[in-house]
Amino acid sequence: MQKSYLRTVLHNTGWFRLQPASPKTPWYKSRWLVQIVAPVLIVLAVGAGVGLAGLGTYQLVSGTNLFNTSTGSLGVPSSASVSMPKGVGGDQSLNFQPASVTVAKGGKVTWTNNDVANHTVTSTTTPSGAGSFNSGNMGPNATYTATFTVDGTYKYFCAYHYWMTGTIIVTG
Ligand SMILES: [Cu+2]
Repeated sequence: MQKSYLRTVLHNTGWFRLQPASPKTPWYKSRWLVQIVAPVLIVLAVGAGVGLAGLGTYQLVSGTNLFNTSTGSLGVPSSASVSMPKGVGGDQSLNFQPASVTVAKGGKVTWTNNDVANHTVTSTTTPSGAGSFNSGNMGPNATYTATFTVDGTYKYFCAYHYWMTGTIIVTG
C-alpha cells in the first residue's frame, strides 16, 4: 500500500517518467565533434607541423643544434666529449670521464681538463694504419680535439698520472 503510493507520487512528479528515446547519433556524426573538436585538432596538427619544419629550417640555416643530428647510420655519434674531472690528478679512484667512448669513423673526440692539475691525452695503442696522438701538456681548462679516420680500438693515458687510462672505439 505504502509502496504503490510512493511510486504514484514519484511518477506524477516526473522523477520516473521515461524520456522518449532519442535516435542515437553515431559519435562521428556528432555536430559537436565535427564542428569544434575536429577543427581544433586540425589546427593543432598543422601548427605542430609548421613549428617543427620551422625549427628544422632554423637548424639547417643557423647550424644551431635543436635536433641531434650527430649520429651516424647505425646511431653511433660522430663526436664525443671526455673530461678530466676535478681532483683526478690526486685521486686514483678517478679517471677520464667517461673512460670509454665510441664514435663513428671520421668522428672527433674533445677532451677538457676540468681539473686544477696538468694532464695529457697520449695514445698508447692505435689500430694499424692509424697514427698516434698526443695533446702535449694541458693546463686547467685546456681542450684538445682529435679526429679518428681509421676504425678500431685506441688506448690512451695521461703521461703524468698512470691511473688515468681511456679507450676510444671507432666504428667503421
Ligand atoms: Cu693526468
